[in-house]
Amino acid sequence: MGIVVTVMIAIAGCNQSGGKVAARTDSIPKGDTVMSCTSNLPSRFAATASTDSIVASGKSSYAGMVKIPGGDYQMGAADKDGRPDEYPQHPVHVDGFYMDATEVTNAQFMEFVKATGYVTTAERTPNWEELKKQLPSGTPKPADSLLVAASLVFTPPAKPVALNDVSQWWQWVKGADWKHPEGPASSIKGKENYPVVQVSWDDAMAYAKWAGKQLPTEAEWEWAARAGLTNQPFTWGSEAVEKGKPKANIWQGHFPDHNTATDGFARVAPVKSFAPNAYGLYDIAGNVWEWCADWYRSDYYTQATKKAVNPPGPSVGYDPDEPTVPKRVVRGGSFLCHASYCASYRVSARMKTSPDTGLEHTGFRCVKK
Ligand SMILES: [Ca+2]
Repeated sequence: MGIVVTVMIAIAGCNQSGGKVAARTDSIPKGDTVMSCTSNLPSRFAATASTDSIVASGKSSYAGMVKIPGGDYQMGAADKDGRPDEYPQHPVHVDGFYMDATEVTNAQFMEFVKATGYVTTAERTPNWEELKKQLPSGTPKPADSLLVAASLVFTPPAKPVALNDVSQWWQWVKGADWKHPEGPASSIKGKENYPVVQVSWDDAMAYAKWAGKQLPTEAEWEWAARAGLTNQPFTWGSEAVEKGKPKANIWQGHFPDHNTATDGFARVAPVKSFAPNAYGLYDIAGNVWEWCADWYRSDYYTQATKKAVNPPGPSVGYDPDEPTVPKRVVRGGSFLCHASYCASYRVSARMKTSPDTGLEHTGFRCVKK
């Protein structure tokens, strides 16, 4: 089938935790190692989807996009609030481009699926015979009950839990996919203008190809999020996130057990629920994480020796928290971001996810040159 569902392999090592699996989330304390039951597995493998063979390029349009001028900036954290992978700041030039004003919506993704018949990663039943060809010999087969089409759903606990165990609030749910983002009983009916979620990087790439667009590079994404401001921590400037009117769909209250939803939303919000940034980009902070084109390397910024021009990111991924799992960059934070320990709505905040993983808080937007 050409697709490896990374989280299926994680499950093989997670049975003691009741079938829950760990995944990257917003709630990693700054500077801490990401701890999860996937961390000690000998290997996982993130396959590349052969999207070229199944999705033809569709008609291309600048509708719904805003112009982002080219320019130079310092990429990375200007203050001391960043995680280690946000340093050092380094000069970058980005040519101008167009960017979707909003995250790609369910309505847009539906149009793509209807036109192409595309089936997302989360909707495909993992085939163990195919899966094991891409794994170290001796990798144990996950239980058949887990080798099912599924995805990761935010499942808040009833009481406070240790924040170094993301399996406390992420659950592998059979039947969860982009049309059922919170599990099989949920739907996107009436949510046409919500961002599509439960889409893997491969799914996002397939959509972008069909739309005649690309995923943004990490450098393009950060430049667009900075929206012409210089060295400001947020897309809106420097005002603290909790001051004034709600600025983005993030978490208020105590994570992950109690969300006061004072911004109006406990989970995903419709696009354009909050004010745009100076470039006209909505929800570039918060709501759902946004896939970027780049591989993730924790030390990528330390390799910058001179001004990078339209940097495409590293040639291979490397995450020291899970060295055997190549990952792609995600940016912007989500409705699960909380000011006290994550703050990934900061413009320079970086996170990473294996490309075949779908999550309830992860979507994307596209760019076009
Ligand atoms: Ca977002």
